[in-house]
Formats: sequence, structure tokens, C-alpha cells
Amino acid sequence: MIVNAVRFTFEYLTRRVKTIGKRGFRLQNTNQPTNVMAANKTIKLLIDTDPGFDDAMAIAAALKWPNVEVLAIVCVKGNVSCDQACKNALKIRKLFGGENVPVYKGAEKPIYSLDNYHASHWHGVDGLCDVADYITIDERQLEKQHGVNKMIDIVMENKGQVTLLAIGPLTNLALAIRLKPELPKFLKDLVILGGNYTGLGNHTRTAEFNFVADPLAANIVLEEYSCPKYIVPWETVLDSPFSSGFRDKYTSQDNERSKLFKLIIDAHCKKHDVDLTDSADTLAVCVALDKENVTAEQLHTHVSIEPFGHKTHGMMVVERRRNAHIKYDYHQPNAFIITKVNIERVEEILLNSVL
Ligand SMILES: [Ca+2]
Repeated sequence: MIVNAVRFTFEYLTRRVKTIGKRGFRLQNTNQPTNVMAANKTIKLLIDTDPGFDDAMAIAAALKWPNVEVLAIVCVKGNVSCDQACKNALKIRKLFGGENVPVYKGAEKPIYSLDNYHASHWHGVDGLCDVADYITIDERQLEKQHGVNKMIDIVMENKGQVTLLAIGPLTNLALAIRLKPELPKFLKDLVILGGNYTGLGNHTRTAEFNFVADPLAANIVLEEYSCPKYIVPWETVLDSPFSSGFRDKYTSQDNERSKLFKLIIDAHCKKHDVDLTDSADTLAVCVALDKENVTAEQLHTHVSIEPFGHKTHGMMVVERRRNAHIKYDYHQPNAFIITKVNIERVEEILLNSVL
């Protein structure tokens, strides 16, 4: 009886979703406990990425997480060129025991962009803060098939089972749905790092990098991917600082994995005279790996993109009008914006990759 009562209480706490707003959008506090094991169910994860050192941290976390099968890594132009992104993915794969995870080259240019956006000023010329040359790779191990075609194949071979994690510009995803319009019906869900929900930008004053780097692709994905979508926006990254001791724990372990991130993070922090306060892509991978325990608060509403504006291109447009989903049936909620995460759980997942 006591065991059943405890089990009921636990299940109640882990499943409860409390609606705390009654407007056209729904703000939900997921009210999750921490320090619980990840769900036993194996996650089939397909990663679309543009490494980038926070992509590297995210890929590492996925490769070392016990209850996930990483089906493939598909690269896209973003922080660095697509060729460089592929090299970085091969390096991370090698160091974190993912040699059996295939790496594919995807789109080399955005569908549309106002500028040749990249982020080498932040991630280093090579995307890994220019400290990872010592990791040797055989570039012939890059798969020959185009990443967009492979993305489609993987989803269709695992219908209803694939979680697609998109932590770069959304060019590959937009191309995939143009080639296979019914593709989203066969995805389990889609987790995106990108966009903003209060108009706060990073790469421009009004737009987050992944969305502004290919705003038309982002618009296609937000409007047309009908599967459940979970978006980690820029504001949530800023609102989710690591604890004061995290950097030391993450970078001081006595192994090659932790050593790489010490080199990367030390170089980045020295160059920019900053501390490691937050990390964007890592929040998204943690949502993909353990959504129930990482998500603390989410907003269920309609989102799209301003693709062509001169001052606001790439900005995520969020429906916040009271009862808009009733008044305007074309603005039905189409995404969950993750507005708050459980950073303690995020740190646990990241630390697991370097222990
Ligand atoms: Ca990225």
C-alpha cells in the first residue's frame, strides 16, 4: 500500500502539467522533480548541427547518454562552413566513442539569407576555438550520401520513433520537407535551438543566430513541421546560467574528453574575457534526452518567422493575443516554447559525458 502510494505520488509529480495562464497561449509549469534517472525507453536521436563548441558539448552529451541511440549526425553551414562542421563532428565522434555513428554533409549554403552569417568570431575559425588540431581524423570516413536524403531515409526507416534535434540553421530540415512533404508525420518530435520569444536577439538586435542565418528555412520548418515541436529560444539560454562550480567539474576530469573541453572553454573565455555562463545547444540536447525532467516551464502557442524584414528578419513571431487560437483558427498552437529549464538536470547530463 505504501509502495503504491509512493509510486502514485511520484507519477503524479512527474506527469502533472499545471496551466497557469488562461489566454490564447498556454503557459505551463511542468513541475518536475530532479535527480531521477532518465526514462528507460531508448530515444532514437537524429542530430542536425553546425559545430560550434556548444554543438560539440551537445553531441558529446548525446553520445555518452545511456538511453539514447544516435542514428546519425548531419551537418549544415552555420557557425562554420559545412565542410568544417563535418570535420568537427568527426572529431567529437572519435573522442566520445561514437565511431559507429555516421556523419553526413548537408547544405553548404542557406536557402535565403541577407548576409553570409557565421560565428567564427565566437567559436574560433575552426568552430572549436582553434584548439582541437591535435585530434586527428580520417576525412574519408565522412559518408558519401547527402545528409538531407539520409535524414529522410532514417525517419522513414524508423517511423514514429525519431527525435530530430536541430541545433544549427534549419536549412537541411527545410530541404527535407520539400523533398518529402509528409516527412513530419513520421517524426516522433522535433527539438530546436533557435529563435526568441520577446524579440531579444544575439546575432542581430532582433534575431537569434540559427534563425537569422536562414530565416526562410526557419519559417518553413515552424509552419510546416506538423510533429510536436519544442523550441529552446535565446532568452531561455540567458535565463539558465550554469552553477558556479560547473565549469571546474566539467573541465577538470582526468580524461581526454574533459581535457578537450578545458582547452576549448579556457581559450574561449580568455579570448572574450568572459566566464562560461551559459551554453545554448546544450539546453536543447538535454530537452531531447530527458524532456520531462529538463523542462520546467513551457509556452504552448503559435510561432512563425519574419523572414524578409529589414530590421526584424529572423525574429520569431509569437502569438500572444488572448484566445487567439479561438478567434483566429489559423493561429492554432504549433509549438512548445521552453521558457525555463531545470539547470541542475542539464548539468548532470553534461557532466555524464566527461566522467
Ligand atoms: Ca549550433
